[in-house]
Amino acid sequence: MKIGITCYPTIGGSGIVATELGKMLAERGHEVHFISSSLPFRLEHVDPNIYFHEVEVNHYQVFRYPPYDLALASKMAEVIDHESLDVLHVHYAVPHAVCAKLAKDMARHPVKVVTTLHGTDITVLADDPSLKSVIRYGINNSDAVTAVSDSLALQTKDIFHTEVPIETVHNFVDPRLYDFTEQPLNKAKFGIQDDEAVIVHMSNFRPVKRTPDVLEAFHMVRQKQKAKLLLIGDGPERSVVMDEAAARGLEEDVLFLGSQRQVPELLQLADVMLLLSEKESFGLAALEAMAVGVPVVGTNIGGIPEVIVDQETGYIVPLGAAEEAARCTLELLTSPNKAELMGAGAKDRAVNVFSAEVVVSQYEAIYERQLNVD
Ligand code: GMT
Repeated sequence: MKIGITCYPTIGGSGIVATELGKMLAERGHEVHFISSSLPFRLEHVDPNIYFHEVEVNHYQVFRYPPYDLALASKMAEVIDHESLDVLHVHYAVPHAVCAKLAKDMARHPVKVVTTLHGTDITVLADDPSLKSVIRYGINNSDAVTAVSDSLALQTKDIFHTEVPIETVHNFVDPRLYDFTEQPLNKAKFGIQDDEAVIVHMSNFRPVKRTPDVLEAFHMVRQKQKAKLLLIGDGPERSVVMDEAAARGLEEDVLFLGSQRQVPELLQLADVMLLLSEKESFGLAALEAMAVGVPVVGTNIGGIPEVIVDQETGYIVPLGAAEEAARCTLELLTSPNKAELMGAGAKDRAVNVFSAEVVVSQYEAIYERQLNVD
């Protein structure tokens, strides 16, 4: 098949999922065309089946806002026609599904539009009255719609009263990236002593990630046990967390690593991951930790309970319950057998239930089904 993919190319779960999907589809012999404002950040290897079409936006003085959405729709239509795309798979309803509908109407070559909902468009933007009806329009005008969790599919139907079926296709990991042949990174390189436990949190530090709760839980753990908190990623609440760490006297114990590319290698340092978000349609960060064999303590929110099996691959705690998150973390740190068992369970679930092999086949089946519909 000839498949176009549009996603936000910057660091973030949806961009990672879209890019890894494109890479896997190319490996399976499909021709994949990324259409985006810049090269997706995980698209580092050359592959003869992968093409990149950059959307360029003119910044005319006369326009107050650069017309990115129109430039994207135009580029999509151009690629649909020039490359005879069979499917255009867009990640996020706004603006991507809306642009795809416009492009489909503009193009001469017939194409099927598949939209994947990742969460923020539904759980955050739906509250914005200026966007609600255009999100619904993008969803209802797609040929097929998927959501990254059952929870998100249900929420979408509840909020938007959508007319089209929404199928769950979970996030995935490529087990090959987690099959380490090299020695794990040395704790000492990060100034971590052998007897210190490592707790990790990875996110874009937006308020929905509740990073202050992570810090609070870590502080409680630290009062009972030598430990370091490794923060991976960057975003608006980074400075809040760093100031709070200093106020709690934890500067030496909180290591801020910023945005990182070698995530699987880094996660090998961790004993436990904390993901205490108030909104999370899936939680790819949790899945990535599980793929390394790291148990995750996560909140009972959105798609997180579809990823973490409570007491088997980690723990599910209520939102805002930093004390309970600390108690579960300590339970893992002080019971090596339990931690090992849960770590093994986490890895097993990640690489089997959420393996790229399984999930990419689900997307392929959706594309094929669409191509058989008139
Ligand atoms: O978590 C974020 O804020 C980033 C966002 C994105 O657009 O990349 O992540 C969303 O999509 C990921 C991939 O499907 C999911 O794993 C995340 O749970 C989801 N984030 C939220 O729902 C907040």
